[in-house]
Amino acid sequence: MISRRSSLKALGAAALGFVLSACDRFTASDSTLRSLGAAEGLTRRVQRLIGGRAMAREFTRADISPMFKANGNLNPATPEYAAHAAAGFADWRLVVDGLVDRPLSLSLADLHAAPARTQITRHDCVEGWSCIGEWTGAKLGPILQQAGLRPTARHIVFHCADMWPAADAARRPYYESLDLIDAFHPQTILAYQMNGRPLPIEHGAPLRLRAERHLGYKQAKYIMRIEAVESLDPIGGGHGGFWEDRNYERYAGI
Ligand SMILES: Nc1nc2c(c(=O)[nH]1)N[C@H]1C(S)=C(S)[C@@H](COP(=O)(O)O)O[C@H]1N2
Ligand SMILES: [Mo]
Repeated sequence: MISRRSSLKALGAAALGFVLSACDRFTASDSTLRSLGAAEGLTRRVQRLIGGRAMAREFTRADISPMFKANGNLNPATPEYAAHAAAGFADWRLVVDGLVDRPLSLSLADLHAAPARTQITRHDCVEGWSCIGEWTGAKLGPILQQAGLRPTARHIVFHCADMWPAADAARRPYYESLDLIDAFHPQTILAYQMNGRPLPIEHGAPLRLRAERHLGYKQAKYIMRIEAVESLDPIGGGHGGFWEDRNYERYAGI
């Protein structure tokens, strides 16, 4: 019969990758208590990660929509973006900064060389339409690890090249954000390809977010900069995204 203690030990070893000391009699030294405390914290984090790991449904190539609607801004139309697009994004760089030990400046070639994932998923816009497409891109998690995310970082912010609304005097840059569980989700990628071809301008060239467990407005297009922050309060209107801010403003006065 497997005792509760030994099965707990096996569980701990399997989940955490280390084994508690072999002695059955508990003689706790300070350092044992400290490492048990650390293990408990780790277990909590591992459980949150597992809980946050539910996968969005994936489809087959036969399911891909013949026409994928483009929505929101279809071209940032700033002189800077136009110059990048004219040069095929050869001089474009993705900046990764904020609460990281090693800020990065990545070319498209760097992103192509990073650990990648391809996924066929359904995009759902709150306006009431859905399309299925295939996305290929660099996994966000390894890039954040490469940058050396600091322990104080709690959210990842995506700063985009486009302003919204494009013709308004009070235009604001589009942005979005993810918490760390979603940032490290296996289906969270920085997509540079759509349906096997370089990302078209209307769909966010040269780089857009695919965070598949979220609605369309989370899928930030035209990403220029990724910033690790502790709090979303000072970013945009403080609600984690351009449309999140706007909904708040829209409903606040009612
Ligand atoms: N930078 C930026 N990202 C954006 C938007 C935008 O206007 N600007 N629109 C959002 C909305 S509401 C949707 S539905 C999708 C549309 O992506 P698509 O054009 O590839 O269909 O992008 C999202 N990401
Ligand atoms: Mo949308």
